[in-house]
Amino acid sequence: MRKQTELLGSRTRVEARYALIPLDGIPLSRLPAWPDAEVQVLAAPALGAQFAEYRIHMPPGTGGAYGADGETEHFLFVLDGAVELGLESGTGTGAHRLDSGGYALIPPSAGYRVRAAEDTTLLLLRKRYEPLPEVEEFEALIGSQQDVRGEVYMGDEGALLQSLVPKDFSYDLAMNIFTFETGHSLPVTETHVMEHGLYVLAGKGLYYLGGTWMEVRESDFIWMGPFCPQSYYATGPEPTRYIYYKNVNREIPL
Ligand code: UGY
Ligand code: MN
Repeated sequence: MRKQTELLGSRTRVEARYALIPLDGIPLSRLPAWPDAEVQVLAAPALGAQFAEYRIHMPPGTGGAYGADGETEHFLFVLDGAVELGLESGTGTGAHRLDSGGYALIPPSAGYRVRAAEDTTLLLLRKRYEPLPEVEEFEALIGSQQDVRGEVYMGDEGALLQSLVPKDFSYDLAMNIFTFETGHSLPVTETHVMEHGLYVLAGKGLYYLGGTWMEVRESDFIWMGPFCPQSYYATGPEPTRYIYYKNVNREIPL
């Protein structure tokens, strides 16, 4: 919160093809699925995104739940704390504990409940699943980022990419974590049809969005729409880590 003696400047930018939204500017929402949690809506169709993403803070013992609606997939990532996840159908039916760095991708055919085992903050992404004819819907996927190996990105040992979701056509999204050592950067300025919802887990640097370099830091959220020119340069002193969503594996609708 800004002190009354401070000036009114802000790093927040909302443009047609991208948004940079520092967390301290996002008011709390109370949502029916999360009655006792503090929810910050990071992205929504109203912004131009084809998905919704929330940052959810839960005091111990509180939680949330969604029934299966047959249409929406959910990705959960524990930023801090620990939750009990109860899956209500499919092969993973039952209880799972997700600690910090733990994640779950839940298919539209499964309802679930989350209960905070301690003070917990998580990211939740909700997206309409795009089924493929003759490809079965995926089963619930549960893992931890600590168990996912980082691959050297385009030959640069200072940029490691962890893919949390397997490369398989039953999935229509990727969730990746990028780690950049100080002074390292994305080797190209990318421009692609896929969109991103990106949350900075640690560090700071410069993000190129549209035609402008912008300073970003831990806990910032960035939405990049289709064909938003983008690049990143890690300024340090700590490595940057960011987790991002990408829609993949589907034909381009005309
Ligand atoms: O996978 C990606 O598109 C990734 N390289 N983009 C990004 O980090 N902005
Ligand atoms: Mn990209």
